[in-house]
Amino acid sequence: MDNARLIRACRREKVDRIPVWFMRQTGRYMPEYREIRRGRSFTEICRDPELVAELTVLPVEKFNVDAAIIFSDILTPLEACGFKVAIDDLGGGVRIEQAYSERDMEKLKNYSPESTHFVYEGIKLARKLLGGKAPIIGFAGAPFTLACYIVEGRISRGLARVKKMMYCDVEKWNELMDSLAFVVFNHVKEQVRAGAEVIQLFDSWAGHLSPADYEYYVMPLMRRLIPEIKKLGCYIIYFSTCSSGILRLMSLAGGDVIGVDWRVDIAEAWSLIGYDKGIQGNLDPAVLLSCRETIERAARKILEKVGRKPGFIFNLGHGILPETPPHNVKLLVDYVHSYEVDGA
Ligand code: 1CP
Repeated sequence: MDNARLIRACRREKVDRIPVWFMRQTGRYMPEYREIRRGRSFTEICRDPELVAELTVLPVEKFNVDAAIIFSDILTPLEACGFKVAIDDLGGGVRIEQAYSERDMEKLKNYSPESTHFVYEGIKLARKLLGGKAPIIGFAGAPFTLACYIVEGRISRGLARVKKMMYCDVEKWNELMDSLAFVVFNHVKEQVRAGAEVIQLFDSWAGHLSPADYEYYVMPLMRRLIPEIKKLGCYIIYFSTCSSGILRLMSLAGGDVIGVDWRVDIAEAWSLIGYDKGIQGNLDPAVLLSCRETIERAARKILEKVGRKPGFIFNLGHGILPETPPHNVKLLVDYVHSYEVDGA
């Protein structure tokens, strides 16, 4: 898969077409997913390697996207550690039940990847089904974002609980972050072994920290963790939302590509990140609720701003919304693939 568009973009090499995939490219907006989900819980699906593989491959077959992201969740390893994860049937939001307690640290320290074997089996099966058609992206939540779910239960606007812990007891905070880094590292290690060539680290909530707090409370750990993951022999996409204030710091933390949401101008974002890294993003997922003309105009704007520099991966700024009509996803992929890349 060394020559796949996504991999070439991770190395900032020239591509024949801009690679495109979407966060949450398998999900409730798809009739095929809703059909599989009928009568089954999300967790049941995640624990069945054959269903995992089928759902991982589905968007590649249906829309011709340039990568398959393994069907799982950032909370899956936490659930395997014994945290009780609940998903709302209506809105699809998630929460961890039971308030955070001291004993939770032990649960994390006892994590063994055997408890998430279904993810790695799913990757192996998906690789077979794909037959080299697209690389597989493995993923994990980054420690800060996982800490948000563990301490908050359900994400609150101000992240007050998690920040209070971070500010008031930095020793305990560092212990929690280190325990989470242990889980993340061992989980992605097995994903790379199973055949994931790219790892996306979702630090979805890191952009809700001030730059100074990100630098002090999160970045030192990321600077250790990312190179350790890199040594496993994969490419790394490091993603957050609301991240315009911390883009430079995220870039210094490591990774081959930085993922950005739509609240930032992609050209400005790339200049902050530095052209020695790739960039991924950044269409507003809500644009996919509109019509062909609007979708193509918005996509063209991004493509023009990026300006044919190598190292760009087209994506949304966050996950596909459940209300998205699937045919809009297809027309966006076709549009990005039709965009002429000079000198390829
Ligand atoms: O059927 C259902 O109700 C399940 C809905 C669902 C799905 C399809 C959830 C619950 N997670 C997923 C899959 C998922 N989650 C993937 C699979 C692969 C793909 O992208 O196609 C991935 C990569 C994730 C990652 C994820 N989960 C993140 C990081 C990205 C982000 O959204 O910032 C986060 C924060 C989660 C937590 C989570 N799990 C599910 C939801 C709805 C959420 C987010 C919302 C919340 O905090 O309540």
